[in-house]
Amino acid sequence: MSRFTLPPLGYPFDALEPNIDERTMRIHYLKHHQTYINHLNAALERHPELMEKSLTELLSDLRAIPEDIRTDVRNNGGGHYNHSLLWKILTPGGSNRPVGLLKQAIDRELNGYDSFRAVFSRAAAEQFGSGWAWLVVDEDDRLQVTRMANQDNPVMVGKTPILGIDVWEHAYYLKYQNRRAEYIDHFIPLINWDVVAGKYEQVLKQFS
Ligand code: MN3
Repeated sequence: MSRFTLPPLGYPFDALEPNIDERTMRIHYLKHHQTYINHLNAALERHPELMEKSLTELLSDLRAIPEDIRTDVRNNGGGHYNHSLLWKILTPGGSNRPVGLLKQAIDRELNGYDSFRAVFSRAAAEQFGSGWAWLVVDEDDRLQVTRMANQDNPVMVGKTPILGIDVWEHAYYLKYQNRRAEYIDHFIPLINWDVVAGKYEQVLKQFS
């Protein structure tokens, strides 16, 4: 039996049209995400003692992963974690602005939504090559915008991601080609701030 499986997308492939096209969604979810899962499972099969661990446990202590599968777990475990989060924080409806405690924190710690949006967009645009821009909760429960290469994930450096944008070309190339900034502008209105705010409150509870 496979350890990790593809989580439900939660909406139809064309639900994010026109901002994210149906064909990109199908390939991204069915092919890219599934492949990360397949490769992660294949790596773990070589070390069944790791089967008990959650994905977060695996990624938050990569040094504890046997060296022969460490890079596979990093890349493919990261890929599985990142895409599972990505599908959840996108929506065809939902709140299109931060709400609740998260809104207060963005106002307090990131100078408000407009400033957050500018900083997050810049991080996504400036990530050289493949990677992600993130909104994370750091070790001191403070919000931070950050970016990481490839499928690396903030849990690898002790932070908890509550929002991420995939800037690998496979996430936007069919529709936007080299116009990454345009993709970013069309991604942001799809963010489900209800879900992101829920994640933020979960993190606060976890560490309080
Ligand atoms: Mn991707």
